[in-house]
Amino acid sequence: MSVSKQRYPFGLLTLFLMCWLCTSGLCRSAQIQFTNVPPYGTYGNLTGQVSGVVYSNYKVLVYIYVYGWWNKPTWANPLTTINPDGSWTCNITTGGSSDTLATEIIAFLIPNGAYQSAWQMAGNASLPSELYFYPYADIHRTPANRAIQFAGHNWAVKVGDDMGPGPNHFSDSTSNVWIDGSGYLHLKITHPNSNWYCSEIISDESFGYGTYVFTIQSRLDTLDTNIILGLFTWDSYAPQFNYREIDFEFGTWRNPGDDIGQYVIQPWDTAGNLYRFDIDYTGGTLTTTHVMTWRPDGIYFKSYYGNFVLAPAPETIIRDWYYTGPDNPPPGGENVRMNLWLILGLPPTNNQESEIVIKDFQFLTGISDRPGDISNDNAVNMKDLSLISTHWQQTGCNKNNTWCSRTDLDCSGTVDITDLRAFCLYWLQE
Ligand SMILES: [Ca+2]
Ligand SMILES: [Ca+2]
Repeated sequence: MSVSKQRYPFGLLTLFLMCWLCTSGLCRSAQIQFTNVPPYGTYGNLTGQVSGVVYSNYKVLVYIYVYGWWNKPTWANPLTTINPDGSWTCNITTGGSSDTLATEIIAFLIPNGAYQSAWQMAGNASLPSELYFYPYADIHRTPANRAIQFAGHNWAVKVGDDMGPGPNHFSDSTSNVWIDGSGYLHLKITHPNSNWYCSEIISDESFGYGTYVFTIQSRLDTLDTNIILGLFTWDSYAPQFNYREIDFEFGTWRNPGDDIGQYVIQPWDTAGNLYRFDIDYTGGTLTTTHVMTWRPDGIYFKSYYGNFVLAPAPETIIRDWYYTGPDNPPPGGENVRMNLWLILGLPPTNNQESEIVIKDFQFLTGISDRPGDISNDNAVNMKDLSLISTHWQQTGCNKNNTWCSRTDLDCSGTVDITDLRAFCLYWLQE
C-alpha cells in the first residue's frame, strides 16, 4: 500500500511523457515509499525512503487530504529535501489538530525545478493529473475519531469494519473503550446488534528500545477461547521486519483449557520465537504485571503477580523468558497497541460480551533484567548501594522520574528502609 506506483490514464500525451520519463531515467527504478505514517488522529512526522535516483537532483512533494488537498509542510515550503541516504521527513500536521484527521497522504518524487505554482493546493477536490506521472507513495488512513489519554500517553482508538486482526469490526464507542474513575483502561468486545465489535488503542508515540510494562486488573484465564488480548508493538510499514511486532498475547487460541499466556517474536511459527505459560489465580491476586525489555542484543520478558516493582519478590514471579534469536527487530516506526479481538472474527463460544481492565502502562529506560541492579551494569554490588544512599529518603518517585532513578525498588514513591531491605536480599543472592 505504500509502495510507489504509476498510473497512465491518458493516450498519446501519456506515451510521450512516458518516453520522456524513461529517457530521463525516471521510469526504470525510481521509487519512493513511506517508512512511517503517523496513525490517524495523532501528531508525528511522515518519513520515507527514496531509491533509484541521484537524491540531490530530486525533491519530495507531499500532500494530505483533509476536506480537500493541502501542501505539506507549508505552501511556502512545499518541497521536502532528500537526505544523503535517501531518507526524508515531512511534518504533515503544521496546521494543527485538523491535520491529524487527514484520510489520504501522498508523496511524489519530482525533479528539481519541476514544481509549478499551479500545484499549490488549498483544499482542492483533486490533485493535478500530471502529478501522477511521477513516482509516488500514497496511503489511506482509517479514521479514528476518538483519541484518549491513558497512563500519561495519548492513544488513538481504532474504528472500522473487516480490519485485522480477525478480521473484525472495531468500534471506537465509549461502550468498547473507556477510562474509569481510577484511570484504568477498559477494553470490551460488545454485541449491540447482529455484529460483534472489538476494541484496540494505538499509542501516539513510538518508544523504541526500553522497558514496556503492562499491568492487568482482570482474570485472563476466564477469557472465552475465541478471544485474544494482545499487548504489543506494531509498525504497519515495516513488513521487512515482520512489522516490528513483539507480543504479549493472552488466550487459549481455540484450545479450551490450554495455557493462557504467550511471549512472541514474529514470525511466531519460527522455532524458538514463541513461549507459552500459564497463570494460576488460585492465590487470590487479580493484578498481574507483564514486562518486556527490548534491547539490541535480546528481548527479556517477565510476568509476575501484583503491580510493577523494580525488584519483584521471587515468590511473585509467574514466568520469565529471554529471547536472543535473530528475529529481534530494530526500532523504527512501531507504536504500542492493546487490543481485545475475536479469532477469525468468530463469535465467542459462550455468546457473551467480554471485558478486560488494564490498570497501567509504563515505558521506562535503563531497567536491568536483574533485580537490585540499579546502575544497569548487570551486577548487584556496592555501586548500587551507593546509588540508594544518594537518593535516600527521596520522595515523589514515579514513572516519570524512573522511580527516583531506579532506587525506589518497590515503587512505593519513597526511597527508604524497605528498598534497602529488598536490595540487601538481592545483594546476598549474588
Ligand atoms: Ca549494578
Ligand atoms: Ca520504596
